Amino acid sequence: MMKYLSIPALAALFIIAGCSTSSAPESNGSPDKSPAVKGSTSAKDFITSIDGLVLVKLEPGEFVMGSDKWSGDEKPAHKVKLGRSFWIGRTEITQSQYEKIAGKNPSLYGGKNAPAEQLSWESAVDFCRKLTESDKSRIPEGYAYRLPTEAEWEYACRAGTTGDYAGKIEDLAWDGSNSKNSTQEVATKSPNAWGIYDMHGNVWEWCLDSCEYGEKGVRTETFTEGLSDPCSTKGDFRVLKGGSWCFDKKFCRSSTRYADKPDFAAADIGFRIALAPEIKLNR
Ligand SMILES: [Ca+2]
Repeated sequence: MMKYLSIPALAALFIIAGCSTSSAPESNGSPDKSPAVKGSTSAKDFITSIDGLVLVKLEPGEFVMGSDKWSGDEKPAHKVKLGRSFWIGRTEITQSQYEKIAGKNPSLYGGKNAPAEQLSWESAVDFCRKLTESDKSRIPEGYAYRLPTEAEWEYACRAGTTGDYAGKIEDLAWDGSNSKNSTQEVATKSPNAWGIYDMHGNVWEWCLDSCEYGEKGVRTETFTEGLSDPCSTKGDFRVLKGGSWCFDKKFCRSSTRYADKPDFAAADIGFRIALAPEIKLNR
């Protein structure tokens, strides 16, 4: 069951298959400019203090999370309610954006406008905390920049769709079939119906939720019918979503779940931020 191999184990398989994560290609020399975020509608956008880091507002709503079509940890498909509006990044955090806050860029691939990678969950949470501090005067009361919960992430990924992908996957995703063994600049594929890029593919994205992870895949106690604003706080792993540039598209589905330890980093793991009701992490 390849699906339940750990990400390091999968990385080893991909190295064998020619998808090495152990060395970086030459930089593509792309200029340090803001990613071209197309389709922005200013009324829905939240402009952060970081150049090019634009978040789109999503209204409260209900959706069906998970899938009964696939085996294991994606079952059961269940209704989730998101009770408050929130904003989510139109793009993954780029290398130039990450460097601006963290003061370093550990990424191996793709250049300044490609997603930041080689990032642990801990470093992603630290980025959110620092940006919240520096943007305090502009963010709404009770909100903070943080990682999206898995439910918020899947809601944003699906953008009202109910199938495996939020559209034609070839138009939406950089995955193992077209990435040329590297991340690609963000927002260079089509956005989903809500104007959000690279939810499928490019880099796996950390979510806020803790989870158990093993032979049965990702397990969270909140993956059940009818909860509002679920966020799992149990387990030593953290949830990853969306697949990446070196995975087959079947791993890039809206409901695909993965996980790794919060201090684990790899060249196909990054994140995007949400501006959402604060959640205190007691862990
Ligand atoms: Ca992604």
